[in-house]
Amino acid sequence: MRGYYFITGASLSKAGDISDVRKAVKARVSVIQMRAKGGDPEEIFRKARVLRKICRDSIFLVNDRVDIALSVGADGVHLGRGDMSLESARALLGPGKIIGVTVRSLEQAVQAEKEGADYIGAGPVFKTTTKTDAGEPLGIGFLGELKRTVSIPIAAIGGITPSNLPDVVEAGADLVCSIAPVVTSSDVEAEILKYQSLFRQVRPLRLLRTVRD
Ligand code: TZP
Ligand code: MG
Repeated sequence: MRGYYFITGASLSKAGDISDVRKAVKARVSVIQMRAKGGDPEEIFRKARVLRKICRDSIFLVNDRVDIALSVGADGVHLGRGDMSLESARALLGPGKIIGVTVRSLEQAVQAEKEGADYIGAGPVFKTTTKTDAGEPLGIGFLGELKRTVSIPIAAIGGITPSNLPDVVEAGADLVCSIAPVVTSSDVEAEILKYQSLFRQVRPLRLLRTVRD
């Protein structure tokens, strides 16, 4: 799991989640998450079913809702701090599904890895207004510490833009999420392609440094 990770942002989106996800698929994004906050559960379920079909060749994850993930045949879930425990989600989903867990400390990261998380999400890395209860920014240094502490993939989120993406990837992010700059763009596909291309440019630098050290 590496590269740009698309997460829907319905309340900010110009064209809507379905159009945005179609664009993400066109840009060959490999991990796509439906993040639906509040609203009618039936509508969330129906949208998830449509998005699952659109994401035929991508990993499709559902935020928070293990029940909806199961009912639409999603590839897994992303769980925040207030969501179902990793243990319960794993019991429901089985060993074959992907479970990502949000962490805000090294201790939480170690525990998530030990309990079988497939990746961890760390954020907000920078200040963001997209998630109002996101808490204080963790900073780039925290990503580096995470990278040295766990070996599962790290998804960085919160305030990430094309200009700070190289630092985020250099610090150790395997996956990079950016919601507002992408879904508010008038050309979602072009914006995603920009992130993907920047991501690819940083990787060789990191590898070179690893070989040198
Ligand atoms: N979790 C931590 S920050 C955040 C989430 C879901 C929102 C990120 O949004 P943006 O627009 O990429 O800053
Ligand atoms: Mg959540």
